[in-house]
Amino acid sequence: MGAISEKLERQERLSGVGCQRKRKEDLRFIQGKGTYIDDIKLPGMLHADLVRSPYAHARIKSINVEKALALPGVHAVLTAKDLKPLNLHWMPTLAGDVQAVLADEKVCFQHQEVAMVIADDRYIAADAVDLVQVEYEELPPLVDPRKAMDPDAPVIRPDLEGKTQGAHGKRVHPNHIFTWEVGDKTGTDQVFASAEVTVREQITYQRVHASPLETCGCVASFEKASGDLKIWLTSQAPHVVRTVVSMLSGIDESKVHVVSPDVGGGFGVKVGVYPGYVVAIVASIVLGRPVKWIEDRIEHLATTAFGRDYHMTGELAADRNGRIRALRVHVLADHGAFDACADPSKWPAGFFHTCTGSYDIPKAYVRVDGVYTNKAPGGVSYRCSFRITEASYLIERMIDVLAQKLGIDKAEIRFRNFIQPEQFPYRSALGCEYDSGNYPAALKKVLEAVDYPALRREQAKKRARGELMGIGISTFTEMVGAGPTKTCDILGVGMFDSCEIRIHPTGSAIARFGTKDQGQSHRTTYAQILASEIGIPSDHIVIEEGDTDTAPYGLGTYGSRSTPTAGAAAARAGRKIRDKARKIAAHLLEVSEDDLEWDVDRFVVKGVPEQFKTMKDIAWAAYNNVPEGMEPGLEAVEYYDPPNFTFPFGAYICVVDIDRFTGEVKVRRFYALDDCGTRINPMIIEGQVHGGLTEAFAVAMGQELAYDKHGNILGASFMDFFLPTAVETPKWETDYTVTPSPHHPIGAKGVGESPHVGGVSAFSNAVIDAFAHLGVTHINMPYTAWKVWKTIHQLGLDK
Ligand code: MCN
Ligand code: CUM
Repeated sequence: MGAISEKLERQERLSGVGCQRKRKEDLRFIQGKGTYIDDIKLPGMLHADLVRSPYAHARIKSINVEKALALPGVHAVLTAKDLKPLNLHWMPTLAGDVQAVLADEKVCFQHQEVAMVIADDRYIAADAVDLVQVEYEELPPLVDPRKAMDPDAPVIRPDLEGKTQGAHGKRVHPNHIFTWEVGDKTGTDQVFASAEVTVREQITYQRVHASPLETCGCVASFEKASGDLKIWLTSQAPHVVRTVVSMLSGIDESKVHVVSPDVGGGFGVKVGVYPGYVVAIVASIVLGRPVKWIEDRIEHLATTAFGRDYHMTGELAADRNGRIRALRVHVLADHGAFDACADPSKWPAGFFHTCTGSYDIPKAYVRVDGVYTNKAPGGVSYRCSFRITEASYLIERMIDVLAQKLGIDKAEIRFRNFIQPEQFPYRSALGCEYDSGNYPAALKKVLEAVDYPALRREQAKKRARGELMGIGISTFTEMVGAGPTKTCDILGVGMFDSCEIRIHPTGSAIARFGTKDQGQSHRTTYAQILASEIGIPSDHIVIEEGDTDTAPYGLGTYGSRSTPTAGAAAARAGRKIRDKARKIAAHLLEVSEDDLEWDVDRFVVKGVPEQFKTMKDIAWAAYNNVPEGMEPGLEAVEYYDPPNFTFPFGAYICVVDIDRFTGEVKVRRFYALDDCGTRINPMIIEGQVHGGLTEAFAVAMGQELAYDKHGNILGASFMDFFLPTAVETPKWETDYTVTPSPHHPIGAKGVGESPHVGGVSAFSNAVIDAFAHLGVTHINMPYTAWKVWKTIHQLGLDK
């Protein structure tokens, strides 16, 4: 008994995997001691502000900077003309397109970058922005993506004129970016032609924006004497930025140093490189002084990476008993004026091909057409897992539409179509290799927890009284951990990730990673993985990320990839440390390595429990008493190329009551079960789920970046763009199952985006379910009271 409790005590002291360890980062954050981009202040630093276009589509006839330059305190005003000799007026995007850094002869979306003013302080810079005189000649704007490929559509990108080949194949119209197809078209069409039942629905996932509390910005500092360029940047992927900056500027990559300090929320918006960064760097090089550029909220909402804007037509073919036989999807994707989606290079529609979801669908075919419009560029951000938000939304909506058509219960139809636990590893019709899952168990647990039959009985009674109550189910599957380098790269760099660990003589450690925390608490959880692997308490393991001079190269944090990639690298680097530690322990104990066994935080001689060396002992010995021929020190590096993605999943249920006179939707209950395999820190997972669900609620209930017919962006401020506070946010109930990933060294899957991916459909399905008995099969989001009331009114329910 004594030995067991002593062992448990040692285990607890480690605060390793599974421990609800408190967030290490909060100590600084809650005391206001974080260092965000705007906290970086350098001697002699200048401030930049951008002149932006008031028009969505216009020719620039002239730019006069004289008045702005004459304002005291203004150091420079840069336009495309200044960038041209450096060949920096255009830059490559991650999607294989190019984007104007400063508008060259024409503007293609409202708020596009036209000129940068650099001044002594931000206020002078802002005043000078107003003094830059730009003469525009308005052009007809293209706002509706459905009209993008009309023969008479305005041409947005004359720079691409005559270019019939894009980064992703043939272009058939000046506003056509790509057509991406996957699946068996003929086979799918055949199933549809002979199907017992088919359903079809047009589903738009509106343009939204993550809008983290901290907007985007940078400080660029070029040292003329040494030729060193240092950039502080609120970035999710600092190494990639270093590579891009080096490629663009021609500055040796070893002379470029990118530091991503504390990041005040990223959510995908801080993956790419924005024009403001590039011009700030140029300004610092030209002026020989540090230059800070930080955007305001309107600039952020109106110009940095938006999410979605997918216009989908979904079709299902099924048997009369609800067994799905085929899925056919067409997507019209509005990418704005430049294709700047931050997808892995080979995936123009991200991982939209996960749209068969959790269901065993034998045949499928998807076609995505990407088009240009006079709107801001982007499309991939906001807890999206590279378009899995859209994919999951499509299939979770479609299966409800099918259930309604057949009169089958919406939980029951899911059970009839789930990929069964024994089918894993499962290859989907669209080519995804699902590693593991247990969908029926998850849904069963949730239905029992909320007493689903009782909810349906209550709903039936309410319907009889003319009241509106909806029950929404979402049984989603995620695919995260991009990715195997054979299929995933960014600008040619494979998407591995890394961990480097160094144990100090006294038994504490530092570990550095190629990923970059933005609030996910990597400092807390990576240390837990390492603690379990190397037997050093997580409190004694410092985690560092974001400094390209010290961290090993990595592709950054997005696509919930940190746990699947860098988390795996941590475990494997830890095992390398342990391998060396075993050799040192054998040497110290004068036994053979095979005579030793690992026991929480030490190596013990088998059968002789009193003979052992702790990791602390071994760390000390590593610096003064290693076996003959072994190099001193205790360090390891691991670059981990995952063999596959991981496939977290969940079962969510949402219950709403709708006021039939005001259209107000009240979320009565939200029960979320997530399975992310081995759980590193349950409390942090719960925090991720709460955050992701709150953002899902925001998207479903109110967020939309809308444009008027002139291409003016509507609602680019928090006066209009719905940002839920604690007042509006529903109470979340969370639950879990554990289905470890078979290929991840500790069985962990990502979780950061799951609640958003799965949550949006649960809200949407709940709202539509409230009207299902009246024949309503779909209503596009967001479900503002006004929009819901319109449905109520059309149905005559408000009488
Ligand atoms: N975790 C765990 N056990 C698991 C899986 C994850 O304890 N089985 C923990 C991880 O250790 C980590 C956190 O949960 O602390 C998230 O891990 P993971 O799912 O690997 O996701 P990433 O760390 O790669 O974070 C990216 C993801 C994305 S893509 C978006 S978008 C998003 C999200 O994280 N942006 C966020 N959550 C966010 N949370 C905050 N606070 N801020 C953001 O910008
Ligand atoms: Cu798609 S948003 Mo996250 O991948 O940073």
